Amino acid sequence: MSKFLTLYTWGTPNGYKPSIYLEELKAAYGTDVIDYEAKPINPNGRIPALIDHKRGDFKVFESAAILLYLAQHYDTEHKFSFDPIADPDNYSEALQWIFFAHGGIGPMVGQLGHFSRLPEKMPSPYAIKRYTDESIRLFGVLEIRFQEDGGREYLAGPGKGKYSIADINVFPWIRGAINFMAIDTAPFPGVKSWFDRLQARETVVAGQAVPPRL
Ligand SMILES: N[C@@H](CCC(=O)N[C@@H](CS)C(=O)NCC(=O)O)C(=O)O
Repeated sequence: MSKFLTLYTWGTPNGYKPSIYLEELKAAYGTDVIDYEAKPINPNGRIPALIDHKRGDFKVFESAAILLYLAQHYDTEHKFSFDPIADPDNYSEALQWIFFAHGGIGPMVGQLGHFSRLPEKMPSPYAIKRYTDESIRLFGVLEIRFQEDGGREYLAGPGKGKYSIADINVFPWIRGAINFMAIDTAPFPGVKSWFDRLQARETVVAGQAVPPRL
């Protein structure tokens, strides 16, 4: 039987976001609810993109919009999301962290990765300094959040927080910054603990194995 969701993705931070969430949903709800195939080519030339065959081949692009779409239609018990009607404040907080990452961390860490990879004959010290400084500043914003209320475990949700799409949305960028861009985590112990907490989830590891890598 063919799958009812097709995810176009590749082994990049934006590409890992939906595959991690799909693995979470599959583990939580079963393959009757979440059954998907991953393909490496997107006709639009950008990844990620999702086609929902159950809903008239509805198409979704932009990684954060894909997470929100999956939450709306498939995370019906809000295991990894917040109900916008019944739980508006936590829903808003999750949105705030999703937008913060989508508009800030993704572009800044992405540019740092780009300029760090340029050939030696094209040195870009200004760009590397600019995007390193900005990435470190944004890590600092996350650190403030994790130090709130005596130490939070997740970005959104009451108390120490609840693991949600707010975390999944930013995790692959932090992974890239730590593993490939030599951003030192020593000044950011809360971010490091959160990163280790997510990386320890089998589903997060499984989601990272879905997209093909460069
Ligand atoms: N804001 C978009 C960014 C999408 C994007 O730029 N994807 C990159 C990989 S992370 C891509 O497809 N690059 C292909 C190319 O530049 O040719 C999102 O979050 O989905």
